[in-house]
Amino acid sequence: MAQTQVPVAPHGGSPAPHPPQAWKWYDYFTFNIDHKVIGIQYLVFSFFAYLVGGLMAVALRTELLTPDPDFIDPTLYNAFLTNHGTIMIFFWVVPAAIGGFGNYLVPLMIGARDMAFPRLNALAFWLNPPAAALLVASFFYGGAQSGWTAYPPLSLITAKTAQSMWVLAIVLVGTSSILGALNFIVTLLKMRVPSQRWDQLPLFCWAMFATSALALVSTPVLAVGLGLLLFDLNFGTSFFKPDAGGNVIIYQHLFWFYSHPAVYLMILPIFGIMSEVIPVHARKPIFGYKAIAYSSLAICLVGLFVWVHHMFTSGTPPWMRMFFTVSTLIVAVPTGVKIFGWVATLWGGKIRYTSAMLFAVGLLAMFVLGGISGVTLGTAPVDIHVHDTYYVVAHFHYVLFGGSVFGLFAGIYHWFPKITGRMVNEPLGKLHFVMTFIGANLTFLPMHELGLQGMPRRVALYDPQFVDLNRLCTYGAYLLALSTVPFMINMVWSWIAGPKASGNPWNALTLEWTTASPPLIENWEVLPVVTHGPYDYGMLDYTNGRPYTEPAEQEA
Ligand code: HEM
Ligand SMILES: [Cu+2]
Repeated sequence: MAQTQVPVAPHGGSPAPHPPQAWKWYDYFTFNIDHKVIGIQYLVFSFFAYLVGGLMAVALRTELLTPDPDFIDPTLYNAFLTNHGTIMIFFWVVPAAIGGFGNYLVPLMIGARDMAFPRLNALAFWLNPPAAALLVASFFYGGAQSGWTAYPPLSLITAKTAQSMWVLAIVLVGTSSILGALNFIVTLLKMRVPSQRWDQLPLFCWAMFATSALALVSTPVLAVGLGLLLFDLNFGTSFFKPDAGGNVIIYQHLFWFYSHPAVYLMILPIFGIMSEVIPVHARKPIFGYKAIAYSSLAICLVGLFVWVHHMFTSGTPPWMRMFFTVSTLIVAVPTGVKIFGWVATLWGGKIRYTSAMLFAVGLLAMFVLGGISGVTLGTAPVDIHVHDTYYVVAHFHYVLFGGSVFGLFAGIYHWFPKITGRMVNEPLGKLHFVMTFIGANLTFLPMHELGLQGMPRRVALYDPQFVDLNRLCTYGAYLLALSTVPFMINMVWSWIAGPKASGNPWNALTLEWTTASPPLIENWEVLPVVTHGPYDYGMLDYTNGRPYTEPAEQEA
């Protein structure tokens, strides 16, 4: 790639004293403003949250091995259920996908030395540990017990102190998310190297732009809903107290106006990761670059007008059910555009089945299954019958675990060499994938049938007719728990002693691969110049008539 000497002052402002070439381990525990450090802080912090949320899931599944509440009592079951959902969404997937990968990759992919507001960026991260501490401390008061949706009046009458601490924790992470979204939007609009046009922007950046716009519009609405709930809990107001003229349905609208877009906050960055991993490991240009880029914006827009599909059984009038059924089906179209684009990119590719690619292909299968049950749930006539059953639990685990978590692993395996300067152990990665793929399907597939047979969600005690399928789900959950062992061994061992990685081990074309592995603190000695598209694999370089990249004979 041609490079022109463009001397630039570090961090875009006045020349600062030149920092050391690499951060020390203890720098990762400080208020550090380097986007790469902040990205890694988010990834490591959220992975620990995943382990805590996962342990709670194992406790839930162990309780569900038998129809009677004989492992944990129902109150503790409700607290684990509530916080499992809360942690997995607000402390694992959202911070890992947006805060982790977003912060680490966006400046590198646009040729910038950092985010637009580095100090604000560090502040946004450091709002998360106190929020987590609040959630842990709430268990000294029994833990919030009203589900991750915290619907009043239940959330107003159970474990009120713990519920208030839960609300404050969510408001803190919501604030972090809003500050982050602001930073991404300004960075993507203002910090791209002059030579990079929008149609040369990696698709991960398009996805991050759409995600940030969605977070900016929807998160404040959740803050309002939870703020009013906090007032009802502590200051004698009655916004949501039916016996005092309050209206619980308004809470549901405020909650879901954010929480449905929240599922796109958890999947859009992942879609971005897919669009980076698949062309690199299939050695083919992405199919439908513009369509995929614009489909992220379409999901952002339409995704704001579907939230009532969570309220089809809340006395919603028929015209509203119809409107939101149609809008929900429409949002499946831009999602489908991405799926077809990735499948067409794989078609005829020279595919390297690295661990990153296996998780990407696994995601395709799992997410399509989750998408299909999503379409059925989006249609009011079906939803009315399966609402609040295990069919719903099956659906969102296919899209959130099969989608988001698979995507996070694909991203971790793909960019591990860039972040650490080491290659991962591929056999361990493949073992992790096989255990995760089998474990996830064994855990969540039978849940569809449980729901269709009428098993309600959020119960520790259930009818004995459901015991066989529940046992299968629980054994699957145990396999999922075990699958994290080869992953953690791989991450620690490879980071310490894995084979050294070059700056571009996958022979990829996006700008982050033009830096060293790990990158210098300032990212580049000299800023890069963009001369071609981000996925021009196999296409000729006009300056010398040779293909841009020779397919690298990497160990598959
Ligand atoms: C690691 C494997 C996981 C297992 C075994 C698991 C298991 C479960 C089970 C059994 C329930 C339902 C309990 C009930 O309704 O009584 C549940 C609920 C839930 N899970 Fe998971 N889950 C896992 C991962 C995830 C992930 C990755 C996410 C999101 C990113 C997630 C989000 C949720 C949510 C939001 C709920 C609903 C909580 C509520 O009803 O308030 N789970 N999970
Ligand atoms: Cu929804």
